Order: sequence, then C-alpha cells, then structure tokens
Amino acid sequence: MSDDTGEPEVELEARLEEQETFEPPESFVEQANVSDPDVYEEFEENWPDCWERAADLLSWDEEYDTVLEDGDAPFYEWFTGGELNASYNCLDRHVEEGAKNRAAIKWEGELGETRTYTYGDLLNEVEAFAAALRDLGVEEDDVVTLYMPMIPELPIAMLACARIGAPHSVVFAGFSADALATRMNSADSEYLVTCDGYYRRGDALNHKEKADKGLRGVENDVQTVVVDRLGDELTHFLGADAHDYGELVAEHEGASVEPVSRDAEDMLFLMYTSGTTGEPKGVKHTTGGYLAYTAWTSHAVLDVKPEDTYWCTADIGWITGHSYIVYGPLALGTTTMMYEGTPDYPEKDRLWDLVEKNRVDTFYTAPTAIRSFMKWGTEYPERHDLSSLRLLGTVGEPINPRAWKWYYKHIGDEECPIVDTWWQTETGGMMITTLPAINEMKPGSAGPPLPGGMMITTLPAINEMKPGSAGPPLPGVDARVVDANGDEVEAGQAGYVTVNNPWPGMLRTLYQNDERFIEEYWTEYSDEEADEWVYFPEDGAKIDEDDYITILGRVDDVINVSGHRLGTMEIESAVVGVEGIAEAAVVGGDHDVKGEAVYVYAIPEDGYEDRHAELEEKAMEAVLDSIGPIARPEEIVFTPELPKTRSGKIMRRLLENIASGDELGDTSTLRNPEIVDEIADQVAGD
Ligand code: 6R9
Repeated sequence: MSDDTGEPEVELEARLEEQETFEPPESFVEQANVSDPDVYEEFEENWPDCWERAADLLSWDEEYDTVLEDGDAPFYEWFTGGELNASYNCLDRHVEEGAKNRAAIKWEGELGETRTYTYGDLLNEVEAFAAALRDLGVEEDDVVTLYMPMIPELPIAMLACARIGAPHSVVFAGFSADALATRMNSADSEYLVTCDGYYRRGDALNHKEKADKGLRGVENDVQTVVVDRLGDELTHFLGADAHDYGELVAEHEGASVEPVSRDAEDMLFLMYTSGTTGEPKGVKHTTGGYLAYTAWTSHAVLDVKPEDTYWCTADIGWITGHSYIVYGPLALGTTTMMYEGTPDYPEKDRLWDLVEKNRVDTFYTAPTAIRSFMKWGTEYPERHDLSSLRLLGTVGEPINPRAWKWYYKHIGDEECPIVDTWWQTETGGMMITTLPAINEMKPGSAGPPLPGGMMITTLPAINEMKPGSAGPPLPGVDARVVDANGDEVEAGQAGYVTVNNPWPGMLRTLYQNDERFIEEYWTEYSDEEADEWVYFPEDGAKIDEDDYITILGRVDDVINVSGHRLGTMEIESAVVGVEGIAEAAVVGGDHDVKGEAVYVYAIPEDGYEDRHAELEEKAMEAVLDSIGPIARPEEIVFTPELPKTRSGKIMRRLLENIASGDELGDTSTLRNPEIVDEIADQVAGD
C-alpha cells in the first residue's frame, strides 16, 4: 500500500497534513538544557574557543593548552596537551559525586529478562574486566575487537578497553564471519570479545560459530573471550584458546584498575564504515574531542539530564550506538536503555511497552523504524501510556514529512519536539539539526518597526521544526550547501553538503591510511595551495531561506538500507565472485520501509544463461557470507547486458530508476538502449 510518493499510506488529519512548521512546546523550552538563543552567535564569535563549552562537560586529568591546533590541517588536533580517561568520565566521577546507586544501564533481553546496572555496579564490572584484559596481555594502544549483539557486556567491554587505553573496534553482530576477519586483519587486532549467541524473534542464534569461522581468516593469533549469553540454550562452546567472560570477571572481582590518563588526541576507538571502494574504512576517533562532542550534543540536542531515562534504539555496533547509547549519555551520568531484540517480538508494541514500563523521557530512533510503526498502525502505541516522553529524535537517513508527522502525533502526542539529526560515522556526533528549545535569532532579517517607531535589526524567530528538513547546522558548525565549484547555492537549490570548519568530534584519519583520508574527504572542495580545507561528506542537500538543510542522500556509491550504510562495491565484489556470473551492478532502489533496498543486476557467463535460479541462490549466499543479512538483495535480476554509455560506463542512475519504478528519461545516449526496456519489464514483472 503506497501513495504516489512511495510512502506508506497512513491517516493523518488534514490539519497536520498541511502544517509545515512546528514549534517546541513552551513546557519543553522552560526546562531545556540549552535555550538561550545567543548560543549561535556566541559560538560564531568565539570560534574555536566556543568548544571549551563542550570540554567543560568533562573531567580532565590535565588541562589542555590549546583548543584547536590547525598547523597540520586537515590533521586537526583538539584540546591538545589535555589528558583524560573516557571510562573515568563515564563512571568514576559520577560515583564520586554520589550517583553510585543511580541506574546507568537498564537492559531488557528479547525474552523479557531485565538487568539494571547502577553506576556502582558498572564501575565494578568494568574494573574487573579491565583487569582481566590486562592479564590476557592487552596493553595500551592494542586494538581489541568486540563482536557482540545488544548485551550489557558490550558497553562494559568498551569502557574496560577505554579504562586501560586500548582502542576498541566494535564489529556489528549482524556482520558476517568474513566481515569480522577483514576488520580484525585491517586493525591488526589480537584480541576478540564475543558471545555464544543471542535471541532473535525467540530463536537462539549461534553467534560463536560465526566468530570462530571469522577467526579462521585472521592472520594473528587471537585471544578470545566469550560471554555466556544463552546459558544452556546453546552449548557454550569454548575453544582451546577461549576464555569465559564470566569466569574472568569472577576471578578479578573487586579489582581496582586506575584509569589510564590518555592524551586528548589518543585513539578511543576505531569504527569501520563503508565507502566508495570495496575496502571498509577504519574511522579513527580520539579521546578528548570525541567525548567532549558527544557529551555536548547529548546535552544540547538530546537534552539529556542525569535523572532521565534515555533510550536510543540503535545497535551499539554502529556509530549511533557508540555516541548516543554509550559515550554521550554515560558521560552525562544519565540512565541509558538497551534492548536486545526486534521491535515486533513478541508483538508490535514491544518498544511502547518498554517506554511505558521504564518511563522513558527521550526516544531516539531511525526513520525506517518509524515507517514500520506507521505500517503496523496506531493501535500499538495506543495500548500504552507514552506520556513520560519529552523529546523525540531521528537519525540515519532522511525522514519523509509524513513519517515525521506520524511520529509527532502518535508517539509524541504533539507535545514533544523532534530533532532530525544529520551526521555520520566520520563526524562522531550530530552536525545539522534544530536545537529543540531555541528561539534562534534570524541574522539580517529586519523586523517590523516596533510601536513608537523604534527599529530592531534582528527578530527572534522560533527555531521551528520543519518536517523533512534536518535544520540549520549546530552552533559552531559551518555546514553549507554548495554547487560543483564549491560556491554556496541559493535558497531552494540543490547541491552538496560541505563542512568548512573543523569540529571536535571529527575523525582524525582513516586507520593507518592518511592518504585515503585526504583523498576521501578533503580533496573535492579543498584548496591545498591556499591551505583551505573543506570536509566533503558525500551527501546531496537543499537549503532554504532560513538556512535549513534538507538532506537528499548519498552522492557516492553508498546506499542506505534501513539506516545502515552499505557500499555497493562491497556487494558487487561478492556477487562477481560467484562462478557463472560475469558482471554485476548493484544499486539502491526506493523502498517504502527500508528507505532503500539492494538491487543486483547480473550478467551470467556463457553456458549459465539458463541457470538463473542456481546463480541467484549462490549470489544471495555470497552477499550474506561476505557482509551479512543487512545487505540481502531485494531482487537479483539477470540480464544479458547492462545499460552502458558509449564510453562503456554502467549507467547506474538508470538502474536505480528501474529499481525505484521511476521515469527512465532519455536513454538514447546509451550504447545499448534496447536492453533498458527488457530489464525494466523483468523488474516490473514480478
Ligand atoms: C549517524 C549515521 C551516514 C549517512 C549520511 C547520510 C545519512 C544520517 C541523516 C541522514 C538524512 C538524517 N544520514 N542522518 N540523512 N537525514 N538525519 O547514520 O552514520 O552510518 O555513517 O551514515 O547517513 O547520508 O551520510 P552513518
């Protein structure tokens, strides 16, 4: 069921349907962490020192000397000379300030079991596991790989690594064995923490088997720690070299492990993400800038308060979970929720049940989830009391206005501001979003004469929400929308997002690949001669007369499936690895719930033309093996040829249009225009 925009059909009142702007409720504004409209101006005037405001949210072992060191741009350094420990900032200091008994993590398993870790509990277990890691030989700067689903031991292991200065590299549990091996090899990692399994829709999944398979492809001798998540459900199999997490923690119970003072610029973690080429990129984040930035944005945008129960539904295996389940919220001493399973198990009201039971204040999710909720219908949220909610957020992909309005009405009861936050793995934290409670000054917009004839030059305008548009860049962030020459486009025009000033949460480099770092992000719009560096996130966008930015999507070969970032080249190389497939092109097509879905167009080799079913099965398997189920193709279409330009380039745009059911436009410049209709018929035929 879709309307002509391909969005799920839902009932919205005519009133909402037509409303284009929304103001935050007064009750929210009154209690908000950041509500002073001067924040934009203050940041602009005091840049880069404005970022001290973020650094001030942290406890430093050693004060920094310089806010921003830009001598070796684009290898920027933040808060140089400063020293701190992320685990200390997320745990010890809250305990020292009397919050020992406040819940730090509230976890619920898919089968309904719950666990609450107070700040005191969490600190104890983090120290015990940190001591255990040290005993296993982990030293400062060794990369520890964490391959775990949404269980409390994942953030515990992250914080234990941070405590001893060992960067972690979390690999999303849904990734395949091959993907694990690639990431471990790339990071030269000698340690792995994983688990026996976890639950999905009531079934126990064997995760350890996948980890073991991955380990066979790792060059290093690896020490493995296994968390027993399932008890007897699956055999808790420990290989000869594997250690039992529970035993290790028990052995080290009561251990006290001094948090290691890390230089602000020391690596906190690595996170692999997809890019234009097949090789995943190891994005490097540092201790000072990243932690300050995630704490600041959690404070200013998510309005996180220590007494809140805060819930971000992302998986910790992605950057959103790192920044806004673990580091940002815990740095601010709040209660952060974690849920292990799927939102429709055992019923489609599972998330609303959790919101009600835990009196959740803030709920941060992805548009793809909202589109599923819409499809399931309002009866599910209506079963629950959601009145504890104060703020809603979205992240990961563009949100269509209809989904925004549904979220606003049916989840927020028209009482909660929504922040639509644009950012990336590379940016570390949010970059473009409204601040939920600000009456922003509109610079340059002369107001009407006041009674008595007095003139004012700026008029406070509500930083109102416009469904579908992320909003203005955050204070201190110089994001723009530019044309191919780097000149800012006019209001109403489309172009590319650039960020023209550095910010503390930015990636510092791609792990052991400075060259690729420059090439990927700092080449398109920078002027190296003039030492002018402009960050290029590879997203298209539009800007309006209020400087609100509407993100249009990736302009590179990355597709966004259910908010997950996938490289088409990675999928293509898996498909062409199948015997019998000569060539393949992978594109994203519109999907009404997932946003985009994976479409594969493949040419069979001679002799395989009549073996489509067999090839399809193998191609599917190859994608699952090399990446994982998130990359599962929606459709694999076999064709004798791919549409190509006269110079021999595959016309991906056209293949995207076919997948999305869009107009195909002029195909006359193709070398083989006749193939287009043939492919389109096949796709439409099923
Ligand atoms: C945080 C995260 C980054 C890409 C990014 C963009 C898309 C993220 C968005 C959004 C429109 C938003 N994206 N947030 N598009 N509106 N609010 O998702 O990181 O996995 O690295 O993906 O996601 O295309 O470039 P990551």
